[in-house]
Amino acid sequence: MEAKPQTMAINLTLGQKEYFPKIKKIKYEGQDSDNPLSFKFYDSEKVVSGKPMKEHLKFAVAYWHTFCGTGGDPFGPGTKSFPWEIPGKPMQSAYAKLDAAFEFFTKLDVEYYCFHDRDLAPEGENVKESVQFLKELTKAAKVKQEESSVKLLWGTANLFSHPRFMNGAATNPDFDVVTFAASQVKAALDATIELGGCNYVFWGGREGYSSLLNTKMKKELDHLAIFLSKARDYGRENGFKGTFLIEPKPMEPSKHQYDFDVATVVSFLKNYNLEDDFKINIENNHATLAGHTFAHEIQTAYNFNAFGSLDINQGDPHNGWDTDEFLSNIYDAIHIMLVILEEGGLKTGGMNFDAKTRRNSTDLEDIFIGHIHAMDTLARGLLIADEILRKSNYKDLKQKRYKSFDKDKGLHFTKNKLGLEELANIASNISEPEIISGKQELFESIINKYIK
Ligand code: XUL
Ligand code: CO
Repeated sequence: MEAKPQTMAINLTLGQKEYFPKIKKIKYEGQDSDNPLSFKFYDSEKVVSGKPMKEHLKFAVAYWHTFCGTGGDPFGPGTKSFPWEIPGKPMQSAYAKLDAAFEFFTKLDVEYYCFHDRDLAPEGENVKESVQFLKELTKAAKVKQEESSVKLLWGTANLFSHPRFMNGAATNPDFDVVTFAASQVKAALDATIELGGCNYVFWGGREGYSSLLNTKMKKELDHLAIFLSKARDYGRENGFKGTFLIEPKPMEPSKHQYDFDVATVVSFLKNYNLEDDFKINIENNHATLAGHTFAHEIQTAYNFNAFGSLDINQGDPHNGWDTDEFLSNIYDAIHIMLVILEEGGLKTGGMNFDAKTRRNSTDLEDIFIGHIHAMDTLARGLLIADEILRKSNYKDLKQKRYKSFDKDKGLHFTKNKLGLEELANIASNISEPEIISGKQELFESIINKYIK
């Protein structure tokens, strides 16, 4: 690995090279525009339900897919050539990529980004060199943030790509590997703190197992909790005020992943007393792999005061992979925005596009088009959800289903004042409950009525 002197770093970050010269700042042009490089629905300053769209949605770009993902899959190599990739020069490429990334954020008009340590800076020949590389790129990223006002939504460490992590990171049966994971988390936390990150994410890519025959599951879970609590302590001692986030996923790459879904993570956090510092980063394609909808996972997190942030994407309904497509499903967008608006918003979280353009979308402009399309999908979801909540009888209909708890004995029950015997006695003295329709089709028709 080549080492880079610091002066060179500054020159490169202040370099004038434009990576997307044909693309100007993306503007809102409205639904009738045919310009693919314009927003049809996302109008960042437009006030909806008391605040600008950009504050409801808090979009972030994922460094890994957008600037590192060239489209390789198990059947063939990458198909996309990125002008910031300089063959054989990983550090020089990292600086060029940083320039390209900030040009992209600014032109797309997003306020946040997210990275793994290895997206920002390459791995060195040893631990010390890797830490040094990340420090150098962090310094350069800080300059870029100050120049552009783009902020870091979250940082994380890639504890799943290197072969040393094939049996896990914090849950690896080999203590030496656990220490390597710790060194990466420490360095990634240092970078996140230095860059003022709002959150720090743990996605347990290989924290899981393939066979219980060779696995002590309880021991591995205990180790994971110890590891997370030490990361929390280090972060807090060193000035990290943001939220730690766990990102659930049921499978892929591990067969059984420990952070299966929101409910599993909630019970893990409560079991190990980590629930005050750790919340949840929920991803649509991970939700669907777990057999849930995105809205279900988001609502579950809010129910347990565990909502943290969102990874926005969608899977392909016809296969069981994590295809990480840009969100285009308008129903998903409306359903999640109904939940988010009713629950009071994203708070310290945001909407990170953990999504990649398809392997055969090879034009450089396609990364703009993918993001613009997903931003419009969510903006449209926000506008429609807001209208439904303000203008339709959606809330009343939902409330009415529970009206028997608004008074008398029903109210006593909700106030925790009736025992099982008292409840049973009530049943003995009333007639068979009437059949009351759940009216699902009516609810669905309200959603469609507001899609204009
Ligand atoms: C993998 C995934 C990750 C996390 C960050 O499925 O979602 O990119 O978001 O490690
Ligand atoms: Co993700």
